[in-house]
Amino acid sequence: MYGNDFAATGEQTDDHAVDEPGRVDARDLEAQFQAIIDGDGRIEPRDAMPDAYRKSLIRQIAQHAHSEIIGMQPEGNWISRAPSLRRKAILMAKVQDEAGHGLYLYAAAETLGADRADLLDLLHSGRQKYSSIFNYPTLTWADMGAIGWLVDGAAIVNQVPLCRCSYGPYARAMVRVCKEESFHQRQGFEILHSLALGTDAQRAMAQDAVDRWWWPSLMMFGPPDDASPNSAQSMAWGIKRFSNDDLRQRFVDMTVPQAEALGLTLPDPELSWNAERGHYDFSEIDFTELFEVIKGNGPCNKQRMEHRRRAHDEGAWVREAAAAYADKQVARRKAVA
Ligand code: FAQ
Repeated sequence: MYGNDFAATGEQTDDHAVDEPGRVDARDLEAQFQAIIDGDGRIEPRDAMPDAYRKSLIRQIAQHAHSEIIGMQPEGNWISRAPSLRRKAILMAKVQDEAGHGLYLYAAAETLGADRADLLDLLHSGRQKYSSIFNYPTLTWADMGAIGWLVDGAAIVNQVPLCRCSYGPYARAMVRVCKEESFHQRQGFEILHSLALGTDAQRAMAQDAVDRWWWPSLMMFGPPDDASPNSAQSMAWGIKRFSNDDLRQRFVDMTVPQAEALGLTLPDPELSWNAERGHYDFSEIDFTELFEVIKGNGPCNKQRMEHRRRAHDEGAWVREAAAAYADKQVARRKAVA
């Protein structure tokens, strides 16, 4: 899944790979890379790639991986208070899925030469980002519905095009992630559906959650296109396939009819169908909030990072035990050989 090139160092199996890297001119390597990108092919771990491409992918994949593991916290908060055994089992499975997504993504970053421990250090020291959305609190059970429906819904819209990303291991990881996110989105919709058809208090709780999560979900797509420094190059390299604003619009168009089906409203008086554009119009987004949250000033940034660092420290013994076990297996194999 992470790389489909399993040859030993020095042997190349891929027809677009370099036979003898030491003997090939840097311009040829660049041309080979560009030819794969132009032909909408996949770059694999052993292919030559410009440093900037490698760095940008590590940046995005690491941020994505960090988002998945920090993203376990807001919902983890409700596992012990889920309203039934069925809801609890589903929520536990979902939160575990997010951990799994983080692992696929760290593994994808490793195929680019990044070290997982270094990436975690960068997260813990605040030098690498994670998604803004996970810095908001989960105040009621209905937030589990709103996160599944809106946050996982936005994640799907953003990530389905990444299944065609030019870097093979990231694209393949995304296929699996998106399948699981679809289940997450449906379970969120189902929670809200039950609440929306429930008592007046349950319905009010569902509406309140949607009111709080709507704007942060739109901000997940990133800054507007004219303030998105990475987009142009990422799109030229086939990492991103659509701009932040195009994906945001796609999410709005997809979500409005679903809100109608739930009988809930979205907190935007300017939301209306524009027949000429063939899209829903919506109010201007307050991006100062996004930039503040990214800078560390969101409602839960401090709490999320403290929890993450503590979990990492408390898990040190597990990593040490796993490393000691692996060393023992290697020593045993050597002794037998
Ligand atoms: N939050 O130039 P752009 C999930 C940063 S996973 C924080 O537009 P780019 C699953 C950006 O990194 C959610 N930072 O950047 C789940 C850049 O900073 P840098 C995560 C943000 O890369 C569900 C700077 O601003 N998904 O939800 C945000 O072209 C439920 C300038 O921005 C992914 O990571 C933000 N919202 O586009 C889990 C998907 N937006 O790096 C649990 C993959 C922007 O230059 C429960 N990533 N920034 O220092 C992407 O598609 C892209 O990286 C974007 C940003 C679209 C996020």
